Amino acid sequence: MKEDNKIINTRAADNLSNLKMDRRSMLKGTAALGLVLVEDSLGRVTQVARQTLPTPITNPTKIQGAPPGILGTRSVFEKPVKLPSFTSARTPLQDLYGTITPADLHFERDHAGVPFIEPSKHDLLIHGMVEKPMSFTLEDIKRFPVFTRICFIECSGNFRTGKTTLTPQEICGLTSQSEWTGVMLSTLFREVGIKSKASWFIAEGGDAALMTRSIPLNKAFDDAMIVYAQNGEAIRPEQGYPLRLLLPGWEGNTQIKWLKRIELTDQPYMTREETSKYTEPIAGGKIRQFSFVMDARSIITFPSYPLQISRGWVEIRGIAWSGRGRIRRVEVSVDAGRSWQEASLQEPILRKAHTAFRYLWHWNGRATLIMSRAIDETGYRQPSYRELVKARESKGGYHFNPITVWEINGNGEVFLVNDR
Ligand SMILES: Nc1nc2c(c(=O)[nH]1)N[C@H]1C(S)=C(S)[C@@H](COP(=O)(O)O)O[C@H]1N2
Ligand SMILES: [Mo]
Repeated sequence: MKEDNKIINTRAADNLSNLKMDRRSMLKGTAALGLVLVEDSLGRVTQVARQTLPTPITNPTKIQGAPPGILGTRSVFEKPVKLPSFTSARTPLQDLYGTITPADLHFERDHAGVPFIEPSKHDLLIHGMVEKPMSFTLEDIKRFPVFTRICFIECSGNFRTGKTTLTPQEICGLTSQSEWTGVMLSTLFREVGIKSKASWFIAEGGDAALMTRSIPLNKAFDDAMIVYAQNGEAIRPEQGYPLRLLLPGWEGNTQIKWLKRIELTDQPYMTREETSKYTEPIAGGKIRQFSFVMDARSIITFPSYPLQISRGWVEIRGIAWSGRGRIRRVEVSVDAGRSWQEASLQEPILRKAHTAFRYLWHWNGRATLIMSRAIDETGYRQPSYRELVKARESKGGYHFNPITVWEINGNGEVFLVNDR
């Protein structure tokens, strides 16, 4: 918590939980059972800790525990956090279990900060090459048939290297997965009636960046959604509250948050986000534009830097994903890439979704390199860093999805291997 955060309410929140038990007996041996609400410098109120470390720690079977509260909290012993910078915050992939990212740990990339939007004042305008331009309130949108799916969102700039001391969060923490709920974009497009000459739509956000992207119309009739909920609750402000464009499998940048306008056109608009940014070099001095789909990728999240393993059985674990569909196979090498073994995939193996994999390995105590590579249902295989550098004639850039290689040294310490 930053220093300018102020604790605004502990007592009132206690009242909210409507306690009916003898508080004195509960407080005995427990420093604080109250709900603590904290307001940060931006006026955002969060609950930081309902459960705090009891002093002294007593036998929990001998003393009344904390009463139910208005919100759940994490155990004080669990401290997964995002890694924020000025314009993004990364998901701690190495601290997560399964494949759903807790909403408060979803990565974040904001080009002009997170806007404060009142849902009652937020409309979605759909106009341009349509029979009937329409403006939809949030209420209107929620009346259409509801649809739910699980998929990842990944920033196309999701790659870091250059140091041996990088964690999965630092290497590729700009990918997260949620269960999203909303309406199919095609449903809204049928409502307004798309003119036959329309072939693109332009999506614009209601933040100070007025983030705008041109999207081929086909995507709307494939699987594009307008979502208002994430993991069972209203979508978070950081993820686009109250409305976001969801384009499963496509680069994060196209999935406009705080969506307020869609214009049907017969050509892309060539916005800043599709000319000066979000293009990448390919061989022959050429630049690729409108590279929407995220290629297959995987990373071993355990073991990873800064862990140290000991000799014996180690279950190698990680996640794999592809913007083109399902993960078909994940292969793991524990001998520096000389041989590859098939990892087990955890069901469900969903399209365009993070998929957990594991591989049981007996570490004999000798230094080695371990790595994983994803193969998706199209047959695409995740490339090595060297293969990618050769193909792109560049050592980074957007859509850079190389195999992550971990060195295990003779002491069992794990470090990132660069340039391999
Ligand atoms: N309106 C708006 N939409 C936006 C952005 C933005 O800054 N403004 N950032 C984009 C980028 S670059 C990415 S990677 C994703 C990030 O989504 P998240 O913050 O929910 O993880 O949102 C995209 N949509
Ligand atoms: Mo992004």
